[in-house]
Amino acid sequence: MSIERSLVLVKPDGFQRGLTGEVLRRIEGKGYRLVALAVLTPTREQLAAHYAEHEGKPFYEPLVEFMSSGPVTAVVVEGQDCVKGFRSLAGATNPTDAAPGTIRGDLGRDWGTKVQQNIVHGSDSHESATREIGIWFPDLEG
Ligand code: IDP
Repeated sequence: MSIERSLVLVKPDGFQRGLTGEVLRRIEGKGYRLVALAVLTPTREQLAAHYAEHEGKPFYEPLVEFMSSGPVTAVVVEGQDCVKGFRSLAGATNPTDAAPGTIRGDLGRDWGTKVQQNIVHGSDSHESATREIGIWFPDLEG
């Protein structure tokens, strides 16, 4: 058990639907702290770095296209085991599979497109979080 940071994105579908506040409410309600927050439209370069592990997969191009289609809210969250904890709050990748009570289960929709528009991203490990925070908040100090 340790205090750590996670990188959360409210993706363009969540931002456009006005769900940033709802996502932040759940994060703060859980007891996590907001360390940094920015609203920005991601560049393809940022997304290529962020999603490097998915390059070459069938959903990669549609995903980058979707993620660069409008503003997102990028958030650095801090708290005890918050990487795993936020993944629990977010729910399964596919909103249809995501349990009720989770962000994706309560609010996500399947659009029948090649990309899952599932409202949020959350780092999947402590190492990913460190790498991703460096991409979205290069000037943030430890
Ligand atoms: P995660 O966001 O739950 O960690 P990842 O496997 O890291 O899921 O995938 C990153 C993002 O790529 C997902 O959130 C989703 O938007 C999209 N994605 C992942 N797998 C698929 C798929 O099989 N079809 C369409 N989109 C996908």
